[in-house]
Amino acid sequence: MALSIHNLVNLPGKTTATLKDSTLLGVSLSDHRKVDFSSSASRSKLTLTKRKVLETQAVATTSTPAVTRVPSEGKKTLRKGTVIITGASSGLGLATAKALAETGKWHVIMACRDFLKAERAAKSAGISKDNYTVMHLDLASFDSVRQFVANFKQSGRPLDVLVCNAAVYQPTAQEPTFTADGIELSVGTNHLGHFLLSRLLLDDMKQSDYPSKRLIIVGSITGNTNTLAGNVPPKANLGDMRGLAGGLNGLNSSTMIDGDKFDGAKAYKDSKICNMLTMQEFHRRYHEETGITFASLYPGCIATTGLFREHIPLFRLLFPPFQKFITKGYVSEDESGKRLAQVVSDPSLTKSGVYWSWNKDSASFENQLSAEASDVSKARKVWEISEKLVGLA
Ligand code: LMG
Ligand code: NDP
Ligand code: PMR
Repeated sequence: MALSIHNLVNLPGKTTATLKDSTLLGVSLSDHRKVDFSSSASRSKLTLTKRKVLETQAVATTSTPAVTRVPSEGKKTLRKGTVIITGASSGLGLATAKALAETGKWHVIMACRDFLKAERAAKSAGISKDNYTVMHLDLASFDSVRQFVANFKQSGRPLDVLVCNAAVYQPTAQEPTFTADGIELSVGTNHLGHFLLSRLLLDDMKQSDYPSKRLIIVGSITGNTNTLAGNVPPKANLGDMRGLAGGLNGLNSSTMIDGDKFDGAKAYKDSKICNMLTMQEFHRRYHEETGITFASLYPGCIATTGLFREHIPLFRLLFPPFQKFITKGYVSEDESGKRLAQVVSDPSLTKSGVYWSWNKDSASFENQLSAEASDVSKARKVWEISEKLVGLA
């Protein structure tokens, strides 16, 4: 079965080098109308004039798709970086916090909705007290997001990297649930909460003197319909965004972005498209001006995390072996944490506007997004509607 799925995979010429290794991890099926690769290559020419050594390295390494082990420049000693990770109380976020804290080069702000759970998680992961701080953040409430930002500013710490990682997934929900602001929960939390958070913290990142500032938004293969995984029903699709424009409130508007009937699994996948589009819109609007690197990623299928907590028990039992032995897309929490930690701090991953993935040897490469997840006008529309919904416009 693995073989037959493998044979469905079809890559464009430019990424042939990664075909064998990347197997099912997000490589394209047939949807190559937009090849993000070329546009990012031309963008990188622009950035070259502005950014210095670090980026020169990144451009050089990322000009071939199978990226990248480049020794970091010289021996400059950096101050300890500060990174905020949302949803660091479990899964990918916790594993990333651990990987970064262990280097001794990062102070991790664990931005979590459950303070006690986060403290316990940090302790059981063995993260040293000097290397983390738990701060309360409930992304399902705009007030809480604003309060978090105020608290962070008050702490006086610089902000060097922000990782938008938290998410909820409600595959079995028959009826929608809502954020404190009355917005369908998956898109409200995964996209809008993070959209407000990143917009409010952008200034802090601008002010940081850290040499490589980054805003990372976790994406996923399941939001990309140019992959096999992205074609498992229900498929992501934002449509004309009439539901989003109406506020996803289930009263005078649909709870789904495309205006259709509620479907929890689709809402999650739609929210991931919004995450990936938002990253690219940030890149277009702010990369040149601020030098901040904007990136997204698919960390691999971390089939054991809390993300599947609401799925039926049979799914939770079968999903990990299915991903391990059949699709071979499985990745452990530890390994996924190392991947995201690379996107946070690896000197070779400074290119902006990129959606990172990894092949089976855990080497990173620039992946292609589906046509919808790289649609420039949809990205602008998501941005403009979102800023109204979160009260910024
Ligand atoms: C929906 O169902 C739910 O309705 C929704 O609530 C939500 O949960 C959503 O995405 C989440 O899923 C999706 C449904 C559709 O999938 C299933 O019901 C299958 C569940 C399987 C879960 C994994 C466990 C599998 C068993 C593992 C066994 C472990 C080891 C033992 C060996 C057993 C061997 C199997 O699913 C479908 O409709 C199925 C078909 C989807 C194929 C994707 C289509 C891609 C199109 C592209 C080209 C076609 C290629 C065909 C490839 C065939 C692959 C099967
Ligand atoms: P987990 O459920 O383990 O982690 C999600 C985290 O988000 C938890 O810490 C959870 O907090 C937090 N969270 C949920 N709602 C809120 C909220 N309202 N406010 C603040 N925090 C919240 O899942 P994963 O680690 O798997 O997911 C992490 C990211 O990885 C997500 O963006 C997901 O889309 C992405 N991803 C996951 C894949 C996978 O295979 N697992 C594949 C591709 C992408 P709490 O601990 O309190 O529940
Ligand atoms: Mg998928 C072909 C490879 C592949 C990969 C890499 C994933 C990742 N999945 C693949 C294939 C399949 N899945 C196939 C062939 C099926 C039909 C049997 C299948 C089914 C399936 C279900 C029901 N897969 C799922 C679900 C979920 O509920 C998960 C989901 O959609 O969450 C939104 C999921 C996932 N599959 C993945 C990944 C990474 C997920 C979950 C996490 C995410 O996207 O964030």
